[in-house]
Amino acid sequence: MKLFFDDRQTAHAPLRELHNGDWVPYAENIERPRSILKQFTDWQHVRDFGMAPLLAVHDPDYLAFLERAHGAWLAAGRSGDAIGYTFPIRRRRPLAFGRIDAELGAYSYDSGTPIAAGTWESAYWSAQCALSGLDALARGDTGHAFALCRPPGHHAGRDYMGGYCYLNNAAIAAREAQKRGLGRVAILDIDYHHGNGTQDIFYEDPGIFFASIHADPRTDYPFYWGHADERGDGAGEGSTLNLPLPRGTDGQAYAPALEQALGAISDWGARFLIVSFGADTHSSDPISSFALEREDYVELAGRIAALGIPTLIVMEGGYAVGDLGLNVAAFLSGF
Ligand code: SP5
Ligand code: ZN
Repeated sequence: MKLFFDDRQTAHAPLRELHNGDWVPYAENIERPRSILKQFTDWQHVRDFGMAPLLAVHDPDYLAFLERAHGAWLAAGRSGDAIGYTFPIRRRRPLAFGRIDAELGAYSYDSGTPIAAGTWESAYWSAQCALSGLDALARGDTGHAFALCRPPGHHAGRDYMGGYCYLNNAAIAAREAQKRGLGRVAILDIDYHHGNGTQDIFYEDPGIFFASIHADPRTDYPFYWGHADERGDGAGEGSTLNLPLPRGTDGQAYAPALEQALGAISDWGARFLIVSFGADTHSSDPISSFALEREDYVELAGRIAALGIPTLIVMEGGYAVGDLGLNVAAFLSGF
C-alpha cells in the first residue's frame, strides 16, 4: 500500500459552516488529515499532472471560478470565506455574471462549501494527490494506493461544488485510468453520504460503473440524489447502482449491501477499482448516523481486496477527528 499526501492540502481552512440555522465550526478541518498522517510514517511525494486531467472532468469556466472566487470576494469588499446565498434552481440558462454572489450560487447547490483563501490551492493538490496514487498503480509500483484527498471530492459535479467538495478527485482519477487504458473502471463509494457529484458525472456514461452505499437520502444529505431508483440514463442506464441504508445501520447490516455492490462490480467486469472511502459511517461520527465500528473497516476492506484488482482508495468524509486516523488505519490494514 502506497500512501499519498501533499502539505498544500492544508491551505484550505474555512472557519465555519451553516448548520441547522446556526454557525458552527467547519467540520472538514485540518485536524482530519493530521489525525490520519500521524498513523503512518512513509508518505509518497505528490506529483503535478497539471490542469488537463481536471479539465477532463470539470467545466473550464467552473475551474476558473474556483481559482479566482476568493479574490473576487475580497475585491467586492468582503472579508472571511466566500459563501453563496442564492441558488438558481429553475429555468437555469447561461448568463454572464458580474457579481461574485451570483457565481457562488450558480456553481454550488448548498451553503456548506465556503471558499477560503487557500481553497483552490488545496483542491488542486488534493486532485493531484489522487492522480499520483493512480499513476503509481498504472506503473505497477503497487496493487493498492491510498490518496489522502482533502478537501474531499464526491459531492462535486462537472460544474458545481457542494458538501465540502470542490474537485471530484475520484472522478478525475477514474477518467485518467480510462485514458491510460487500465481497463473497465468501477467506483465504489462507501462514504456515509451519497456521492452525487460522481454519480452526475458518469450518469450517462456506460464506461464507468458507479456503486454507492449510503444513508437513505429520504432522511440524509444530499437528499436529492442517491435513491434506489436512480440507475443511470441513456447509454449509462444500469451502470449506476444505489444502495441506500437506514440510519443506525451497523457492520452486520452493512455487509450484505457491500456484497451486492461488489457482486455487481465483478459481474460488470471491472479491471480497475476506485474506492471513495468515508469514515463518517463510524458510530462516533458527529454529523452522521451509522454504527460501524473500527473492526468492521478491516472486514469491509478485506472483502473489497478480494476482488483482486488494482485499487485506488480516495479519502472522502469522516469527522470524528479523535478516531479518524485509527479508523483509516484499520481500513487500510484490511488490504
Ligand atoms: C464529503 C462529505 O462527507 N461531505 C458531507 C457534507 C455534509 N454536509 C451537510 C451536513 C451538515 C451538518 N453540519 C454539521 C457541522 C458540525 N460541525
Ligand atoms: Zn460523507
